[in-house]
Amino acid sequence: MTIQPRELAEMFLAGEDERAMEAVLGYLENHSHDELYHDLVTPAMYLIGDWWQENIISVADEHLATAVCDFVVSAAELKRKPKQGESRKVMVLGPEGEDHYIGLKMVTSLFKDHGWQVQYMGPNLPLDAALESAQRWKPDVVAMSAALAYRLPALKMYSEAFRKLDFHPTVIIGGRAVATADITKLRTEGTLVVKDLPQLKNWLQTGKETDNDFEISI
Ligand code: B12
Repeated sequence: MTIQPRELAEMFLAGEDERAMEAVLGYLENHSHDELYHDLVTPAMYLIGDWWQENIISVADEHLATAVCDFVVSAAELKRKPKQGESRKVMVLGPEGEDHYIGLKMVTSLFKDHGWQVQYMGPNLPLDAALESAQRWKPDVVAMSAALAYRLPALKMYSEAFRKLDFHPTVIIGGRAVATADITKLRTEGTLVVKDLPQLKNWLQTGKETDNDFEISI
């Protein structure tokens, strides 16, 4: 029987890294990496977030679960077959102040699955450092993430700054905050809003942006 998000979340919470890794590697025998991340690991982490918010688990429990999740995602990445032949480049990062990065690792994985060269810069990258690095490496795309709504202005500021670089990279913004808010007003020309991994996959394969309905408007 296929493992369910709740079972995985419970393994994360119990600190059962070996068991969680076995479960995930078993899942990968019949599923792709993006299915693993979108259908299993993301909902498991969202459950952890709900239980944390409802005080069912402590901050320490949530940290342990996140550490095990991070380990399992890294282990899953070692099982991804490298693809060659695509020369496009993407820089993946979270803006200054943003600490959530598991989603960024999954975004990195999906770009790699499509043969892109990826520089995964992690979360909390100051703008000056990000711009300087982009100017040197000249990525075709800069992909950024925000988990919290109050980070959206930072995403806008970063997007505008990247778009002003002389090679005008395409900017893709995603993450939990972006997926739930109507950020039409925060959008700048050349910036794509991509809600989740299936939408990113669609864009990577067709070059088309998906129309979005949002729950809230800011
Ligand atoms: C783990 C966690 C943390 C960890 C993060 C560590 C780490 N290594 O990432 C720590 C402890 C640092 C943390 C801190 C905080 N957190 Co937190 N955190 C979580 C938790 C439980 C899981 C996050 C996660 O990994 N999710 C799984 C990933 C895979 O999901 P995702 O990020 O949404 O990414 C998916 C998509 O959004 C998309 N995606 C993501 N990025 C991008 C980018 C692009 C370009 C694209 C195309 C797609 C895309 O693809 C991913 C794959 O499906 C969430 C719960 C939740 N619902 O997410 C709370 C949660 C996000 N945190 C929350 C809060 C409040 C905080 C804090 C403010 C708490 C505090 N008081 O300090 C701080 C803020 C820290 C900061 N400055 O950023 C709240 C936010 C509530 C709100 N109303 O916005 C949540 C929802 C918990 C809750 N239910 O209350 N957190």
